[in-house]
Amino acid sequence: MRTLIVLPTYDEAENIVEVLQRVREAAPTADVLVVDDSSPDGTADIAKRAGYELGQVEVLVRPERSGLGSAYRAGFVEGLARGYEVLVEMDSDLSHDPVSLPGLVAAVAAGADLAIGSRYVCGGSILHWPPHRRWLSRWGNRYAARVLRLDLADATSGFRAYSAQALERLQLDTLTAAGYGFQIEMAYRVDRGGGRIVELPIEFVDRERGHSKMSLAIAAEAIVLVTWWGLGDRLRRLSGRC
Ligand SMILES: Nc1nc2c(ncn2[C@@H]2O[C@H](COP(=O)(O)OP(=O)(O)O)[C@@H](O)[C@H]2O)c(=O)[nH]1
Ligand SMILES: [Mg+2]
Repeated sequence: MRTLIVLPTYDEAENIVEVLQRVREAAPTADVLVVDDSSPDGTADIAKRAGYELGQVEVLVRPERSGLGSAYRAGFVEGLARGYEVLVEMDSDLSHDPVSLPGLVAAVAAGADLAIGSRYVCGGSILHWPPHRRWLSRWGNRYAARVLRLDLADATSGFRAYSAQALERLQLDTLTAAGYGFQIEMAYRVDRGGGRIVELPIEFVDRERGHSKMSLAIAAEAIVLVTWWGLGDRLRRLSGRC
């Protein structure tokens, strides 16, 4: 199936070359779109040079830092316009091992609307993450699953593959989360639209180079949005609309 791997980058100069090389090894026929928000460390130019050598890599440079969710939306809009059948999300810091790519794409080819690389299903794991990140991720996931009635172990994972039909159905221009709440919002929309979601185990490894862009403001945005969506669901149920 025609596959596009979207790689959002902000200051990933130390990682992007190895990411692109390993993606090419693991998924030789897939195309790659790097979405860079004018990283001050020159990630875009490094990605362009590496992409020129590897082939099938394009770099979309946006004028300013606009958040992970917004970067993925831009990548998906481009990918859908170009007729890709599977669209993949993956971090550009080597936390997500490209060896899992074929499995995620195969799950979509077999009929899933969304295949999530999950740290919290049997066989999944996290290496080297500090305790506060583990705690935030685990409890963030439990909170989102409960409030939104999602039967998912890892709705916040950023390593996943979508079918083009699923993305078209969920109307990307109506998404609201700018940061990491985006992952939850996408899973929630696919689920509410009756889409089929599968979770496959992955090993997540904390980045060794560069630094995380996760912040308190980004975590707070996700918690506020999840609560807001959950309240909306309850009100709709109470008023008998669903
Ligand atoms: N284009 C773009 N990429 C971003 C932005 N924020 C984070 N990223 C990228 O999104 C991915 C995940 O971010 P990261 O900082 O590793 O988050 P963490 O793994 O949750 O600590 C990495 O590839 C980042 O470079 C942003 O505002 N714009
Ligand atoms: Mg990371």
